Amino acid sequence: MQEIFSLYGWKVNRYTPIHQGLINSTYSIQTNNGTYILQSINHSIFKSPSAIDDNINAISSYLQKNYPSYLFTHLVPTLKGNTLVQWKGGFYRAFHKIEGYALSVLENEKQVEQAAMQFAGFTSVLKNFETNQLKDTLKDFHNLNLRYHQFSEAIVKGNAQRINKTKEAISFLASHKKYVDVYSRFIKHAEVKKRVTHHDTKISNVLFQKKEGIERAICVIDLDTVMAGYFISDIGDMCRTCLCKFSEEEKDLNKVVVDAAKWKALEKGYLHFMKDELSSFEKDHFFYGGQFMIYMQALRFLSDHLNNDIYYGAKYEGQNLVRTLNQIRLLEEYNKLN
Ligand code: GN1
Ligand code: MG
Repeated sequence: MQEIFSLYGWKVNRYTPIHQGLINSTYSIQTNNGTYILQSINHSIFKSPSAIDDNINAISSYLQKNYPSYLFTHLVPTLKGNTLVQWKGGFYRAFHKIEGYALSVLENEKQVEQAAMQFAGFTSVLKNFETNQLKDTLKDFHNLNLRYHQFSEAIVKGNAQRINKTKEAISFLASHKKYVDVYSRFIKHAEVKKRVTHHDTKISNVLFQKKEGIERAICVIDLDTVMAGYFISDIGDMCRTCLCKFSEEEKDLNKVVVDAAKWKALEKGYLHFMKDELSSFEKDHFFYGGQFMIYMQALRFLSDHLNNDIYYGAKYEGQNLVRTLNQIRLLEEYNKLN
């Protein structure tokens, strides 16, 4: 690590890993002049780290010019002026640490509304930013047709023993293919627009701060999947991760319940910045956003389980199946809101 630190000219007092996200590794670096976040990019998933770097820099310049006070994780350049560092086969970048904390589950409606306002605010502040400047950092990331296709392959070519033991989950997901058809119609509709979309609005990707006893969401983080996309992606991952007090890791399915008041808060927070931006056809698909993402995540977790956990990894045998069953229950509970 010392070699990387010297590229930035940092005199490091202490560095500690931060356990955030399933994909990249992240460290908090305390130096003589401030604290930074150093993050490696998982190169086996993000094949083009420079696309991520270009996207974040393009947005960063736009915001600095047009909304200089918008709180954003601007990249920190090395002494040579690079914002992406290649070292021993790995890719790294640094951000100034923004004081705040991330939460993996939300306790109350106020937090949900605040978080939703941050994600909506992000898309909204960039509404005049040309989306064709953004590169696809993960091609077809939220393409539900592709995710269904990958699932269809996994249930044939995957680990035979696991396929046998997950018949019920497989048939649940196959019997809900209607969500794929809704997606296909949605993206073809003339009133549906691609905008700057975060694509990973899990609730731990919002930073909160407490000042004088008042808790506020202050900014969004983890911008690797920012690409042109559909608002249902962002609504969806919020629904998936903030309506229930227990995360996707929860094994006790009785704990997987959905809070209707939080859904209302999510809608209110999101529409605060996006109500004039979304078409009425899009607004009609607000609820579908949750179904779309919870369903897609269940497909992805089960496909990975059947493919021997090659994508998400597993800390214990069957972890991706636990996540799948959790998401299936979440979808069933979510549908009760309707
Ligand atoms: C991954 O790395 P992390 O935790 O931010 C995944 C998301 C999933 C999420 C499920 C690039 O996100 O799409 O929703 O896990 N990111 C990628 O926890 O695949
Ligand atoms: Mg992420």
